[in-house]
Amino acid sequence: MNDQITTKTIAIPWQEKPAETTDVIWRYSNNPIIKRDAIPTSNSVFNSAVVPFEDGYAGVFRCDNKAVQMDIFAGFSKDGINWDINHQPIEFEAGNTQMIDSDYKYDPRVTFIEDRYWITWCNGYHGPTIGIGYTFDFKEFFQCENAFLPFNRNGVLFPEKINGKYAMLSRPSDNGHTPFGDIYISYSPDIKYWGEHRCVMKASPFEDSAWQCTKIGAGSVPILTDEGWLMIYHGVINTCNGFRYSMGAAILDKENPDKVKFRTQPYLLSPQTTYECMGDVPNVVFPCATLHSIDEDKIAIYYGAADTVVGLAFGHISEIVKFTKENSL
Ligand code: BMA
Repeated sequence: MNDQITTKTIAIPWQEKPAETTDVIWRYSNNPIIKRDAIPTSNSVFNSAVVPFEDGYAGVFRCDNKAVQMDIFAGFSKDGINWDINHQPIEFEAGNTQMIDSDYKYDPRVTFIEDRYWITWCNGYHGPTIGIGYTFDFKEFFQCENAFLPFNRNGVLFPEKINGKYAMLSRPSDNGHTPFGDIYISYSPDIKYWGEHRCVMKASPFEDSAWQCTKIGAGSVPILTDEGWLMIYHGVINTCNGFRYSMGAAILDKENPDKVKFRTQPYLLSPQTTYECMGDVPNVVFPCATLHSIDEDKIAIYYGAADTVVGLAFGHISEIVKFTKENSL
């Protein structure tokens, strides 16, 4: 197996597809890239988000500490593989509101829009809802109004305005380990006030595609392709051993992303390796970010594994799009 990471000026992390692989995405051979004890206080580092930043990459990492308090931490990397994560959690100043209450923060996503990096996360405010903040430099952070009422999770912003408005995917939920969940889209003129809520995609019928029959949630920031918005998402089946989280892809209409054009019937990646099947919550792959290059036709998908560590998987965008079209529900 080729262990070399190709480097160019801010080339995305990459490893060629192993000859024996027939799947459209494949795991990095040195997974997990971030271990559970990446910082001295961490019990686990998992569902986390990365973006290109300056001459390398920056990220926002979910680190649960040894009291299992959930918070988000900034981190930096030159190559997207080796990360230095700050030992202190992000401290937010007031952004577009003074009300920045937060009992906990987890499962961040990061989206660059126009002039700044927007961070969305699951924010504890009388239960889980979608927190939003921004930074220009990953040093100072500003927290805005929560996007929605509790209960909601998996808020993911589109990287550009759609029809003149900010757009966000989310997954209304309950206060616990939610046994249901569909993906909605909401729009905002200013990031503060959200409305025009539309259903995008529901959990699938058991008999059609059981890996995503209990609940689904948006994963990484949607990527604009010739076919529409490519969205990597997670799907869950409730088994006799509890929830099992896998990863799939959907293509949403460019102008009206509440229209699903295609959606994978088979999963793209399911928990199969030791670090995905063993950990604090076994059998979880949970995508939260990608680094990608449309020109080079490459994508690197960052995902939490077993709620314990961070894994990385690679693919060719054109192959994922083709696979999604040819194997659509
Ligand atoms: C979800 C969230 C995720 C977690 C997943 C599996 O409800 O809490 O953070 O990865 O469950 O435990």
